[in-house]
Amino acid sequence: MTKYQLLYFDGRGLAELARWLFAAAGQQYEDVRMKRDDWPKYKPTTPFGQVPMLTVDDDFKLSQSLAIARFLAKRFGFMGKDEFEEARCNMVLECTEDMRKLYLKTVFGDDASKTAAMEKWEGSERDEFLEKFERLLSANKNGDGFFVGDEITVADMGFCCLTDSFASQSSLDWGKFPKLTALRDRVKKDNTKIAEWLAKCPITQF
Ligand SMILES: N[C@@H](CCC(=O)N[C@@H](CS)C(=O)NCC(=O)O)C(=O)O
Repeated sequence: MTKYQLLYFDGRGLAELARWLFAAAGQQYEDVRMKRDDWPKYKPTTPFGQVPMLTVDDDFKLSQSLAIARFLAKRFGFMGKDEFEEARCNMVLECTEDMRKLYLKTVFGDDASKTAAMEKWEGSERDEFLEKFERLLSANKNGDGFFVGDEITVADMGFCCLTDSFASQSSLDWGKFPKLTALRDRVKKDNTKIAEWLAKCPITQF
């Protein structure tokens, strides 16, 4: 049986999408959550001096969260059924990455830059992104299914995983995004394996 190990800090961050994929696939893995103080010891063991890192069968090491997500999604059948669907999965993943980069400006940096970033984020950036995602979702089956094809893919998981980071911001009116709201329910509640993971996953700061 294939052995998987995921190395990251004790947080959701860039590792959480891989954890959702493991959960959705019902695949066992070792979820190594290192302490900050242990990072200098682990860092030289990673391909690029960064985490997350996935190790397969104690031998194959992969860094870069999206490369890890694509690898697992393909193995577990969440990357679409042909290259068109795979390409669309990749498009949605890259869109979520663009959104993450903007969101992170509100989280990291000095107070002044975070405040300025938050004003822009809550002022227009976040909702403009969500409007585009709502349109993207609506382009497939009237938005009543998933981002790609007929079944849940890494695209849906990537979107829901990222938006969980800021889903509860009081300035966010989910009512403006009915298709995305329903998608989040389909992924996080109707998918029992993901729902199980969400019910038991550690509560962490980030
Ligand atoms: N583009 C990379 C970014 C990875 C990254 O920035 N990882 C951070 C943790 S979230 C890290 O390893 N920081 C420690 C360091 O760079 O020494 C990815 O998506 O995996």
